[in-house]
Amino acid sequence: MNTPPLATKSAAGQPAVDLDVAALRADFPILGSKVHGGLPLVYFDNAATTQAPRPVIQSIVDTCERHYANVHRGIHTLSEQSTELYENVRQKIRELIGAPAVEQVIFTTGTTASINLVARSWGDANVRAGDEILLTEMEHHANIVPWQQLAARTGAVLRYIPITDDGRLQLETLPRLLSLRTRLVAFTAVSNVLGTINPVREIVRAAHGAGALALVDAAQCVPHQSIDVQVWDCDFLAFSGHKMLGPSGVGVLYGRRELLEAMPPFLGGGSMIRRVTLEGFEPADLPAKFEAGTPPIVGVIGLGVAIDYLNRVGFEAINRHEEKLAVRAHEILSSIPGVRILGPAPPRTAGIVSFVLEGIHAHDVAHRLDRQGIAVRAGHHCAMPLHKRLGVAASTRASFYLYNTAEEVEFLGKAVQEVQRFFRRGRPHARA
Ligand code: C6P
Repeated sequence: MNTPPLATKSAAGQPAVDLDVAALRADFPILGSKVHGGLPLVYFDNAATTQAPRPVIQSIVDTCERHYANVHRGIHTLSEQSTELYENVRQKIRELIGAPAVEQVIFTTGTTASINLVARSWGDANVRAGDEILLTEMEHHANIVPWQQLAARTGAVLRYIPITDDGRLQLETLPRLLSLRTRLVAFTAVSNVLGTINPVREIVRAAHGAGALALVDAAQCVPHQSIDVQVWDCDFLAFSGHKMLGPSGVGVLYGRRELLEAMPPFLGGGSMIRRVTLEGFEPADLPAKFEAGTPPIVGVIGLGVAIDYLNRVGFEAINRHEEKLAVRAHEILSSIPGVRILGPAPPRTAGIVSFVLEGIHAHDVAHRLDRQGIAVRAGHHCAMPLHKRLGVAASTRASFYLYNTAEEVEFLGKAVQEVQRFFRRGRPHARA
């Protein structure tokens, strides 16, 4: 199994801020792909999903070839091995996010499932007609729709923290928006469209000051920066493994222990019970209470290897590298006439840059970029209300990760200009 080359060391022996990206890239077989008859792949769709390094791929193979069995059920050797590998990952995640105990780390299938779990379990048990849930205008649908569904079931009211035209939360509205009726403030730590990094601690403090709980959607945050749920003091935190070099189908919900203990189980079935009779059931203790059915065993074990990989590279180095790429992407794109960038200018933004090309639909932009080998996302990025607020139907998004290079960002600038030239030449059927 490869040991990644990681950040270069400084003279003082501390990890330096520059990543050895060329060496890192050798760990990601897919990055060597050629598309459209020989063009090198430039993968800028990392906010949607990230690629897996060899150790993660190898762990999937190893688990299937040597350790695969159902977890928490068997008395036999393979089941004990898979259970141990699976539970070790819970401990890694506890350390990664600074959770006080492994019982507070619940495996789900992704951020979406984690937020839905809270809305169904905590929400149905605690939210009443007239209660308020405070969200923001920059949320992903995964942190809007479950609350709309809860509001429809209970008669609760949703409110939204507005954003500025350049994509920052208007936090000065918090005192007006928070009230004794507010039960929960649910917000993203990092916008998947704008790259805005929100001041999590400040918002959690305001929520608690009003007697509300705070849920952090950390899907775009945990993969890129080191966090601590105890420093943030949040009540719930949700994220996905597939955005941090891990396999898809695995996510995490962290919760404050007393809340999780008081919450009723959401899904019923195997594993989540202590006892079942024909008359009823008694739920298991945490975390099993919220993990009904056979979990994504191979995926969880792979996520553990992804976390080891990221830890070895170092979150500080990753974060700085992405920030540099974002700064350069902003410089290049904002210098091109006809490009509108959505979101605040870096520094202190995530490695996500969404933009609109005047007169060209985002799908056509993405298609023409793809023809040059660049993979970006186009559309509303599961944030339709945010796009409506910004007055655009769709945007094109480039999102970076540790394996992206400055040269790739330079190439994006040239490729965007080529897209503009292509459409100026009057060939509108690019999607055909
Ligand atoms: N955003 C994107 O391209 P899941 O799909 O459950 O792993 O994650 C949902 C989710 C929740 N919150 C935020 C802030 C997100 O960015 C995402 C996933 C991807 O932007 C896929 S839609």
